Amino acid sequence: MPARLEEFEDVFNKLAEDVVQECALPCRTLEWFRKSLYHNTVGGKCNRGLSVVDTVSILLDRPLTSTEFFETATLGWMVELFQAFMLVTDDIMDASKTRRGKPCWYLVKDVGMIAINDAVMIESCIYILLKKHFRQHLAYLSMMELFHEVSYKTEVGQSCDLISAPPDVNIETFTWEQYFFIVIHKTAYYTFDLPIALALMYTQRATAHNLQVVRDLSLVMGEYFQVQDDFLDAYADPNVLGKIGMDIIDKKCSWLVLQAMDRCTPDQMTILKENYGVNDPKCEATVKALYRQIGLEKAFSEYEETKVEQLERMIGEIDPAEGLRKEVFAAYLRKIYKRSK
Ligand code: GPP
Ligand code: MG
Ligand code: MG
Ligand code: MG
Repeated sequence: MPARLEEFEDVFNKLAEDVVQECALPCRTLEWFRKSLYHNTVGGKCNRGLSVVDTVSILLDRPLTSTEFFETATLGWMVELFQAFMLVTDDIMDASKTRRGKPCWYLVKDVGMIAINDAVMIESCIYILLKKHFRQHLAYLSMMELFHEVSYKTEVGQSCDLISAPPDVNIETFTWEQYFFIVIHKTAYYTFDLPIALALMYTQRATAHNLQVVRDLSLVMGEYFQVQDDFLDAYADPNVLGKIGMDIIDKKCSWLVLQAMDRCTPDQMTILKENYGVNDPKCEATVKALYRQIGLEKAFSEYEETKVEQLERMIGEIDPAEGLRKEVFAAYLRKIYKRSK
């Protein structure tokens, strides 16, 4: 049985107190930090965090004891803190307006660029919790190294995402090779590889073989997940998605614009080039209308079916000899297939 979000969220209250009490903060700082932690970490779907708990239960093939639940939820919240750290800074860099149905943290009254320091404080929480709860665990060092490795990979992906389109660069320079590099780095490692590898480490099943299988599958699943994110950026209702898409205005090297360029006529290309990456709602609406004309909704559902078939094939080939199970990925795939947010 998958872990319930409410039970998982209960663990956060305890962990938040661990970290705010870590040093004797002056009263106002303590209240500020607590507000930032709750605003930025809680309120999402927690797919990544819950997947640590669910993966451990699948690997052990039984319900977790209360200690195991607490420990795996702690690892899960460390992944959610990682995500919160990334999102607070990503929203500043992408000039986003809302996140999880609330204003982005940097837009909250009196916050502004203090959000940058709040984000790195949230990152520090990962290592405070790791030390407090896993210092004695055999995989302590491996877990710490994994967080460091995945941080760097995600930051490299973010860098490539951000510098791919300076104002003077033509969108025709975007390539699929560049796209796949960006999505694998900025999303796949931390969304799939990190939580599942942590579960392997927790259960002492992190053999070189298992880690490699998890990585290979995570990169394919991560590509699919970020393509969904790019699709939803233009097609989802922001009230459902919880965020207002910025990719067209931000001139992102997105799956939709690459697909559009592959499929458009020379006249449509001229319209795309004139309207993509312009901070004007009319230009954004013109690009969205063009996407509909070109039929990108259909292109996306074809992509989705092909990718899911590939993933199911890869999952089917998982060899359980070293304690990895097909259901780990099958369960994660069920959670994200045809997601609307
Ligand atoms: C998703 O990009 C990738 C991230 C949130 C990782 C950010 C990495 C940093 C080092 C800050 P996105 O901008 O498409 O996400 P969203 O659509 O949620 O804003
Ligand atoms: Mg963003
Ligand atoms: Mg971004
Ligand atoms: Mg996005």
